[in-house]
Amino acid sequence: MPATDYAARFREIRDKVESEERLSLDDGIFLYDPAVPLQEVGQLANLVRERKNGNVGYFNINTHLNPTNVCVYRCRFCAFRSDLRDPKGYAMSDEQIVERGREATENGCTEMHIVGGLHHKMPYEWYRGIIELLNKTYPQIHLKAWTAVEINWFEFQTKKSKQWVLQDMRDAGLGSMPGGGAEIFHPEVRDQLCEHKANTHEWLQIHQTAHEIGLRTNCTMLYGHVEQAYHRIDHLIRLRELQDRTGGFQVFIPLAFHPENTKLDNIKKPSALMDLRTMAISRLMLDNVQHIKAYWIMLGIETAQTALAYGADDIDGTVRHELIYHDAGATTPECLSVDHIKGLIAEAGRDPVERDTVYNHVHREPHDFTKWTSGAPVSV
Ligand code: V47
Repeated sequence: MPATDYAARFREIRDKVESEERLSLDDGIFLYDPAVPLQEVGQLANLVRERKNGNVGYFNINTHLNPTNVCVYRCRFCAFRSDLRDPKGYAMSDEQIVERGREATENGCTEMHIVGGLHHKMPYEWYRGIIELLNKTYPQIHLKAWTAVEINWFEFQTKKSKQWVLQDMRDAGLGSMPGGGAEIFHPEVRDQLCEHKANTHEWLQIHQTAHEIGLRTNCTMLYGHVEQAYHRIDHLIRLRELQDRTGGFQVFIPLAFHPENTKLDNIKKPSALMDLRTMAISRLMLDNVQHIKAYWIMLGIETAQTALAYGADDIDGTVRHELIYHDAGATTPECLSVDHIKGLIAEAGRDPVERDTVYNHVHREPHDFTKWTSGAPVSV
């Protein structure tokens, strides 16, 4: 396409964004063309980011818990999983799990992000018991747990419906669901990455059911492996369509592929420019999702900070005990202090706001950092 045509086509898209008109599949694919200046895509995404979230840069104080890495599936992008008899395989005891809750409480965490493998030998009751135990022992901590892939496995284990499993988990103390397991929905790609696990229809149905019973959930996309721009935009549109029906997604997190120690280690990890373009295009396509998260663990601190000007309004949390990305070669620190994360957001020119998992403002007691209450949603 000649340069003048690019400029005209971009103007068309800019007009749409300015008048809050929805972008199409073709618009999204066009924005991925490297001939469209990243800076301009970023500026457009920033317009939407500021319209929706003002100058706020959200973070939370959280920890991760991966109760087991043993998994019946062998997703080609995963460096975390283990076979049942592999010496690397583990399953945590109740004591270890309670100890993690204690550590989280001492560090002022408002959230535990709990996901793991689908262990060949552990029954549904083990997974449910983790939620019940933590909720009974530390009721103030919000349990954001189990991807749709795990919920699908629980359906298989219990022979009960999605709705039954989700309600039963909620009765045990489940607060919301993270967005993992989405990968890339298009079967041309999904079948190459993880042909056996919950398919696209199942993933979307589980999130829809969660929304219908009043659970909020997150959504993700794993990019930078074997997919093309078309597959990414198709993925975003499928999420947007579900969100039109339910409104239950609170945040979208684009996840950059880390190839180390995976079956796809011949692939180079996406560049920072690709990360920023994907962040911006996600913000532009997902006009009905309130928040876009730049997960610093995966992007690296500098790119996550920059992403706050490319559509993102959240950089996730202080994080502790993250394994999925660190097993796949992430070189980011294990954990950031609260002052550090606030400083990073401020350095990017945004106002740091501590949120809870469902985006209410967190108020801490001035003389006891571990005591906190959730207020109203932040108004912008
Ligand atoms: O589903 C696994 C991805 C996801 C690799 O909801 C990998 O707030 C890159 O979903 N390289 C799990 N990605 C993590 C996740 C998440 C993270 C942060 C916040 C939230 C949230 C959710 O990580 C998996 C998969 O898509 N993943 N292995 C890898 N080697």
